[in-house]
Amino acid sequence: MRPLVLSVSVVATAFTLACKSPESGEATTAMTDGDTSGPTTTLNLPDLTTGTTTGPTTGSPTDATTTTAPQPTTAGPGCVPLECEGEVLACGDCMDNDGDGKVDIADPECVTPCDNLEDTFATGLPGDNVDPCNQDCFFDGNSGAGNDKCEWNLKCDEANPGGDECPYDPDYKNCPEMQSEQCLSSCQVPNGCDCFGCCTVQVDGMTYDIFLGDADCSLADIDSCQQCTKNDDCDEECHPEECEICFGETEPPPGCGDPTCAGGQSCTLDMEGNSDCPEGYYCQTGCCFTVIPP
Ligand SMILES: [Ca+2]
Ligand SMILES: [Ca+2]
Ligand SMILES: [Ca+2]
Ligand SMILES: [Ca+2]
Repeated sequence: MRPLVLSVSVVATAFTLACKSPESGEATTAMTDGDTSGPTTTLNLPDLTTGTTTGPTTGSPTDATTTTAPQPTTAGPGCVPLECEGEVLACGDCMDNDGDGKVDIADPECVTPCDNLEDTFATGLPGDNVDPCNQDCFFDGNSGAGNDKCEWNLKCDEANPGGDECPYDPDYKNCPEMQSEQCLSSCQVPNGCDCFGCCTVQVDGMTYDIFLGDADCSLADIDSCQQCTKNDDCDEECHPEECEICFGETEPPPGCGDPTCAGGQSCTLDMEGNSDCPEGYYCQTGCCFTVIPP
């Protein structure tokens, strides 16, 4: 009867469904065997930790040196590295790269596993947001123009998120009022953002709409963030009163148990970056999102 038990079994069911592939047979049998009344929190698969420490992930700088560098700390044994197009980046490497105590997606400046900077909202990926004006889906980890059919131009925004590089142009004509169906269905937008990376955050009781594409923007230095105007047609409004987790937060609002996720599977995330999403998903604003396939 408790809401906790209910939501755990919902997650477990979804997990079982999502894990029908033969390689995860172990987890599936563990799920279906036991009765569902108990505290079924067996989602941390211990097998995967050996992958982290012995390191089949080539190219990751985790070569047992724990004494150098600006204190990047490794997450606990439950953390499973997340790949972005075959590579493990800073926001999926199970390490707290900027030393703020928050690992990977639990760090607010980590937007997706396709993000290589834990200290600012920018991704630091070459080729990401190279065009100062034309924007596509911000959350797909690349900026190949037009591949997700989301289209916008920073010249259209009177809040001037493009700054000096792409200033607001009141006479600019190509400002689409509607986004395509493909954009709306394929762009995975966190609660509180629009599809172009304009997100509402709260800092010290103040509300800001900030542009994540800005190179220096972070919650710790909110004054350096460019302001922006939400694109109404692809705005994923956050509803904290319905226990949704809004962008920039990791905990459900006070008084809520588990978070809710409109139209998706909800998830919880700890400060070490561990979530209860199925394999191949990451947990952002309380929702399981697909890791972009290679
Ligand atoms: Ca990291
Ligand atoms: Ca961090
Ligand atoms: Ca950070
Ligand atoms: Ca980032």
